[in-house]
Amino acid sequence: MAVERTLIILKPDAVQRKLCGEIIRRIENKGLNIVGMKMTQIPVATAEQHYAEHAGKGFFKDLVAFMTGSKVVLLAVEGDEAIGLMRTLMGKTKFTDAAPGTIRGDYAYSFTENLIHGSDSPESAARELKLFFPEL
Ligand code: IDP
Ligand code: MG
Repeated sequence: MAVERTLIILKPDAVQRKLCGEIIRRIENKGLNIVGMKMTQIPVATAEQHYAEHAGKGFFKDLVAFMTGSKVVLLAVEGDEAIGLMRTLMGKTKFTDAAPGTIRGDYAYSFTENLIHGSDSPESAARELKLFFPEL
């Protein structure tokens, strides 16, 4: 088992729906460690960089507008296999596919506004943590 760090974003809908506490509770109850946390409004250029792999796709403009429209909570989360473990806790991207018991499965009802981001690989995690937590 490898100790990993992953970037988690509690998206604007999580903040607006007052679900940050519930989501953080799930992360902590699972035994993961929160090693960085801050609330911020993401600049458009940073969101475009973060989601560069999706540039040009039909949903990209809406995604960037959503992610930059109001404040988010950024978390750096650490633990054994934290990257895959967080993806499991999050559930599948699309709200209709996310299993009950997962964060998206229990609370998301929109494709774009799906409450939470989590890095999908060690390479993404390194890149995204550098973008949002350069101080770590
Ligand atoms: P992920 O967040 O589960 O890693 P990605 O495929 O990386 O999913 O997509 C990034 C984000 O873009 C999703 O979480 C969701 O907010 C949004 N998104 C992805 N695909 C679609 C789509 O087909 N329609 C609308 N929004 C989408
Ligand atoms: Mg992704």
